[in-house]
Amino acid sequence: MALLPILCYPDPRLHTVAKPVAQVDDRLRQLVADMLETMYDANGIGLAATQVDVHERLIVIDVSEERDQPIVLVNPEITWASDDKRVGDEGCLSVPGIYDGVERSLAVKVRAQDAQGQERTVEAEGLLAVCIQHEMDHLLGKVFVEYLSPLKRNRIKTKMLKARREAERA
Ligand code: K1U
Ligand code: ZN
Repeated sequence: MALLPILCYPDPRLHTVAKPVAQVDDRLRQLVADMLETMYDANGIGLAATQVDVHERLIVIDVSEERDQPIVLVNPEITWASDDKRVGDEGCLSVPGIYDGVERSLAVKVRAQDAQGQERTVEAEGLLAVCIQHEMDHLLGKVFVEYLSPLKRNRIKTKMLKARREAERA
């Protein structure tokens, strides 16, 4: 297994639209294992392939307390989203240190394949539903800060670029 580098906002590669996974095979299972290791190492609850510069429709999630219930979604599609929505604080491993409110559906249903290529449906609410919607956005090239005002977004962009410059100097 390997830790993968996570792209940081405002890296333009985060705006790439992911293509469907063509085949669920050993290459994909290795990527799944590496993404899970990367997500756990970064203390995240989710990770989209886009964030590790792989532009295929693949998401890993684990919202369990014990960090022992990984969910793998290959070629996920949201088939239903509740009309009931709520604003909740979100974070993103590609925008470290930034948390802000985003409006999301309270519940969603997702159809996807698992790491064995089996079709499955996930019915989610609460943090899992929020995380699925956040990760699905990544596959469409959308980062959560794009829901914020242009003023907030520009401040975040400036802060991230400054942090990158300082890291490069160190
Ligand atoms: O996609 C990502 O960058 C992962 C992201 C997922 C996410 C967190 C919170 C709301 C929506 C989506 C994270 O894991 S951010 C860091 C984190 O561990 C966290 C933040 C808030 C609540 C729980 C965990
Ligand atoms: Zn994110």
